[in-house]
Amino acid sequence: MLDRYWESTAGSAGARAPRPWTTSTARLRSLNGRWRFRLSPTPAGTGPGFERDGYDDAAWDLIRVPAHWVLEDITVPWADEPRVSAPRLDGTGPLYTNTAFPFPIDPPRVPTENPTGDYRLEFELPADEVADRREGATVLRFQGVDSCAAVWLNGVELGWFTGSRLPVEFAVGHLLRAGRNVLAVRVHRWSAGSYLEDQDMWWLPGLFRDVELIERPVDAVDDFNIVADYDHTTGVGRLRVDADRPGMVEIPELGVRAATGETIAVPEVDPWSAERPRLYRGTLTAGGERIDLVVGFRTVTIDGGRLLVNGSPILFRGVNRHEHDEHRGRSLDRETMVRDIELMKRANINAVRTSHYPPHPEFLRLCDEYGLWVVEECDLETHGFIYAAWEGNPPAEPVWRDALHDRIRRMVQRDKNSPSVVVWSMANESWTGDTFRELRQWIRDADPGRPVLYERDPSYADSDFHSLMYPSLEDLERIGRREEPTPEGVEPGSTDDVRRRGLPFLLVEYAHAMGNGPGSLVDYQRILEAHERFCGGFVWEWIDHGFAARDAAGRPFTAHGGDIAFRPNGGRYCLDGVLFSDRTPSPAYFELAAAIAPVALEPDAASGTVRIVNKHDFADLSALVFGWRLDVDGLPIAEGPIDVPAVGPRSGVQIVLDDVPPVEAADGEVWLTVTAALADATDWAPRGHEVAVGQARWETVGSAPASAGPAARSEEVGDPVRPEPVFDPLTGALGSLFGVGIAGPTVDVWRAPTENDRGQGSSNTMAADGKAVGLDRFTHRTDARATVGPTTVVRGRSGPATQTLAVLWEQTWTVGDARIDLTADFAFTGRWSDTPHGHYDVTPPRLGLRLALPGGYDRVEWFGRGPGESYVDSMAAARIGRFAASIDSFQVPYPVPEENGNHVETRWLRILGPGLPTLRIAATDPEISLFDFTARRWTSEALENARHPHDLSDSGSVWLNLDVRQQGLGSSSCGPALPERYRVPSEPATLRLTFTAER
Ligand code: IPT
Repeated sequence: MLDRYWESTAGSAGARAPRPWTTSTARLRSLNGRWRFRLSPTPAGTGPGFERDGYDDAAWDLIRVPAHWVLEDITVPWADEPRVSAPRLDGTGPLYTNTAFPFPIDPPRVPTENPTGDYRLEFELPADEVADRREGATVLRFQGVDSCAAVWLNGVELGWFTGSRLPVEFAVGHLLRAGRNVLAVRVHRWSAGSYLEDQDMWWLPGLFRDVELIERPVDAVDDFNIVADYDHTTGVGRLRVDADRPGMVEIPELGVRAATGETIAVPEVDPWSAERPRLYRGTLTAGGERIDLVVGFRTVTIDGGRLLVNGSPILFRGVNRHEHDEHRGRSLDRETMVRDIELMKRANINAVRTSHYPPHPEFLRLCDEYGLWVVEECDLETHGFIYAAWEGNPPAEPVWRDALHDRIRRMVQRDKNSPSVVVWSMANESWTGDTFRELRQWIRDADPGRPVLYERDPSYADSDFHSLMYPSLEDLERIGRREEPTPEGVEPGSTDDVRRRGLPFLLVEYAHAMGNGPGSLVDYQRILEAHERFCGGFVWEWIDHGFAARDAAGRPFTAHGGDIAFRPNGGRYCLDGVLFSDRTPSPAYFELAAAIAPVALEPDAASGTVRIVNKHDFADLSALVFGWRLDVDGLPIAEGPIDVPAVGPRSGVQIVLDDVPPVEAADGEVWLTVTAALADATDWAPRGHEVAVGQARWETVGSAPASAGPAARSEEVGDPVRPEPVFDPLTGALGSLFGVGIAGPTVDVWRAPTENDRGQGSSNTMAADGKAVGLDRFTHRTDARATVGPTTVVRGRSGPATQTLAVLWEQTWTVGDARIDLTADFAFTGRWSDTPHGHYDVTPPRLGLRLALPGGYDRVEWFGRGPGESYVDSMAAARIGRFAASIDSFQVPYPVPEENGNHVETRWLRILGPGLPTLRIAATDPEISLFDFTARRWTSEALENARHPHDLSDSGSVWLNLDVRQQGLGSSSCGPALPERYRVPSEPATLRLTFTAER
């Protein structure tokens, strides 16, 4: 073995040439299961000799393969507590860094403190499995080992390799024995390969993907290449299978029987697309083996600055997917992969970028089958060199050429026959270097049928796409018009500049879904759909990478980087998915589904029609059924189907809704909801699964009311309770209303900062700016209180110590028999912009009133947007209707506690609790203004200070916020500033509310 092979830039030694992944008649024996395992603190491992036949490993741990050892219950001999349940949080278990290398930058050297796991497996082979003892007869395959391994079989050294998320194979036919065999693998946590694997994710060593033995004829095909083009002008498919051995290609369904290398024209073939993933199955028989062929006919081209498949432009409605499981890390089973795909398809997602490495090959097979466009990314990211000012960056250093070529080759070779893969991405965040040019050239030669993406090089000279991460809406617009400013370092008007402007644009990452958010998904989608240049985008990201852990008291919680005793530390940055770590969809998942829905439904009351736009690229609307429903004050009064013709892709139709009955506007607020749902069950969702929803106010023309009378009747009104407000003589605040103990209302301008409020480093830090001027510590002063007849006016000023900024407020209460009306006026005073702290122009995250109610209240009903949370820039998934929820179920358990559970555009809400009068709070005139509300059992302060959800406990009161407005969510945790229009303007505002109660 090469001395210090783990620090070699050669990439690997002893391995077979990479070949396509496939299934075949060759016998496959899984070596997954229980292995012996011993962890050591240095690359020396357990020392020489562990690979030997008679080596005594009886005292070693047992570990399952595949798995990451840091997520298994194993012994860490040098830890303070050698055995604790995984995941260990003491720095000897999983480690998380975003961009930083967790070791000194001195490529290709790594520390001697390099945890090394020795694995041993003894396995029996029956005599018939080792009949052919020639070297090539059996292949030992590792689908993924993190980060560097050396391998011995029956005491004989096979070689070593790096490239964690890439397969590697060794020829072992000559070494296998009938009966007992011993496989020994030494895995190092850190290696030269680690310098190429600095993705923003957990460092998770081990044999984490399958280990397999494949018994194959020595003359079997190694390399084969399926060319399956589709000519959209003639409908003819062209099929050719090239192989490194002559063989016979058969696709019975197409009547194809041809030799390898022969080109066959197949008339009237059904092309493959993500929307209609038509596959033809067949075989390649050669060298004594029958290989399964899975053929999808499609042609990917770039023409006129647009990405086309089968001649049609396509739009990726995509997500960035890391492999993650809250218990098993990147060691995913097939069920989890299927679950991901089902969840994606149900959310209208049609594309995946395999950020930032090739996934388990089974995932791509599933994408072929279920239909998802794939941008497959190589396992290459050198982000941490940013801390060396990119000096020594591997793509720019010839010494790393072999290792980089090796990675690209292993990816392309493994997956080139997968129809779902339509774009190769060479790397993520690896700046620039000459080797990219070579890699790009190699891919073009090896696979001319797929374009190549590389986002980070500002020249885009080696990319077939222009691409960026996290642009603002304005910047994206400019890009759409091909009017983007020339990137820094590129000469305006130069060849690169002109070429880039002519390229299609692929939005490789946007909408950072960290914590509560992102906002603006609808805004981004509108722009992406508006310009021909765009082939869509990929939300960052699919799933939170948190681990299921327990605290000292045994309470379960989701662990993130910040919970690990290790520096450097990427903290909570690993929690930025639209699914929580356990794959529960977060509100962002539903918002995304609504924002990217492939059908737009736009009812219009004035014309009594609905406009239906089919945004699919290939499919007509025949797979969907459509219906309408008419609601008055959130209660359905009539519904029916809509007959929709099979509207073709990228076109629309206007349909007159004859059956919708007229309703008197006086009866209440009338809304028409139109839905599109699956007509039949698919392999990813049941029949009736809702794909798109559209709503509009339906103010009625017409005459005879067909409605069910006044809406209030359906609220189960009890006996009205008299208001009997009791005001505190000094503060003017309420102490009691309707006989219920109440505290407040006080002016509130703060919310528990969301991850996006916190921004990133020093930019867009709205939360920090707000705190710097004390928005989170207002003190309140009452200046006047006067009662004249039924009217009480209270006036005051609320603002923070050290500042002049404040809110001047006036609350006018008017008591009626069974109601009390409140007009709450707010005006901004003092320095809100250009504050003494420097440059801050602060706007408050919310503006409104906060009340404490008795803790016995436990339920809320409301008419407004729901059922999920909504914010001004994230409300596509929340429809207008009537909803009910318990206060506890209202809370969205973001793994880092923060503002959540808001509801915009509320008309009224009722708060209920056993034995308590039901309080009803309504917008006094909903045609003029609506309000936002949140309700929770703890204060915003408690929410802000909690580190994990289980730190929150019932305060004994229900805290109700009634807001003129809350600011939007944005995605500033990695992205642009919150757009101005989603902030709370520092302008005078009024909240008009009517309170009633009943028993
Ligand atoms: C970008 C990375 O590509 C991705 O891996 C992730 O870290 C994301 O940001 C943030 O969560 S890189 C960033 C510097 C724009």
